[in-house]
Amino acid sequence: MPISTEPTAHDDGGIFQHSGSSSAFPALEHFRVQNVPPAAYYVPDFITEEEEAYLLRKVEESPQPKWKRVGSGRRLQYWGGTMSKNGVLLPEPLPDFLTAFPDIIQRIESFLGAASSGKSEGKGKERALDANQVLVNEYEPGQGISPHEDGPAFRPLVATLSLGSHTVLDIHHYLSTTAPSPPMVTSMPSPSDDPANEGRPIAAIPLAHLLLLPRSLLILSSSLYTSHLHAIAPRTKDIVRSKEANSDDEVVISNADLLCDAFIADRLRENGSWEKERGVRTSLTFRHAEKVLKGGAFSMALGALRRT
Ligand SMILES: O=C(O)CCC(=O)C(=O)O
Repeated sequence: MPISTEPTAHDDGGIFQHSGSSSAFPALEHFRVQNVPPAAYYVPDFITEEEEAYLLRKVEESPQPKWKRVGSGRRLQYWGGTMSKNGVLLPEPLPDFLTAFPDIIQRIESFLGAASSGKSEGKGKERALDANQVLVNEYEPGQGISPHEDGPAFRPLVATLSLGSHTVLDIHHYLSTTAPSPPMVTSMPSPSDDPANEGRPIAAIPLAHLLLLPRSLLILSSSLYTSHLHAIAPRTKDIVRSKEANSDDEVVISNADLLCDAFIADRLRENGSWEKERGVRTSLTFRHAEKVLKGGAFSMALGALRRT
């Protein structure tokens, strides 16, 4: 992880407020993606290569019924339970590979806690992610996810760990229907969407693009979570630039200065672009469902028994 710098104050109503201190974790503000709506944070190398390999193995080893396949072809798993139709988590215990070794959930909490309050516990707890569900998505090259919101069932603070391959995440915004002839697509209904936004027109051209490298952590919060959409275009290869794009095949990324990758930095400086074929990418999205089924403790206990 890059070296800590002094945090700067922002007044965006974001979930994170900073007091600044020397802590075991660098201040979150250092990782803020500039020129996108508040707020996105990109943390390179959040885990080691060994931890990445271990997590990929545990996900792959999961029992076959754990996998679901969705329309676009990608596979997914839910850990911690699934959501009912009315947005209530039907809880199940999280597996050891997320809570014990390599203890990713605690590491994210410590990182957010340290960054938001200057302490790794106690004060600032109310701004914690407090993940109770982890969504695993597996994308083959050429697979993506259409523009969507994760919706109001979750706390507006999510953290996504990328494993195995890079991808480019697109940030989209809704359009005002009174805007003059904007390029539009219609919002895709999706099970995790906020029904209130179904059918609202969204801009065909993304507001921003973020290059997500393997082992990085992306945190989305505040209005970027509550009033924007995110998507991954179904490409087999990405061509990224840090300044203006020359063709529709290229995208300008907003987090070029946060990548901490000397090779990509050289390519961007010398050629103006970096390109790479996508491999299989697995993402782990950590989030907090606000409503949890009461009596869920019973199913949690049953789940724990089943695992022993
Ligand atoms: O794979 C990712 O990075 C994003 C996943 C996502 O947006 C979702 O499953 O809702």
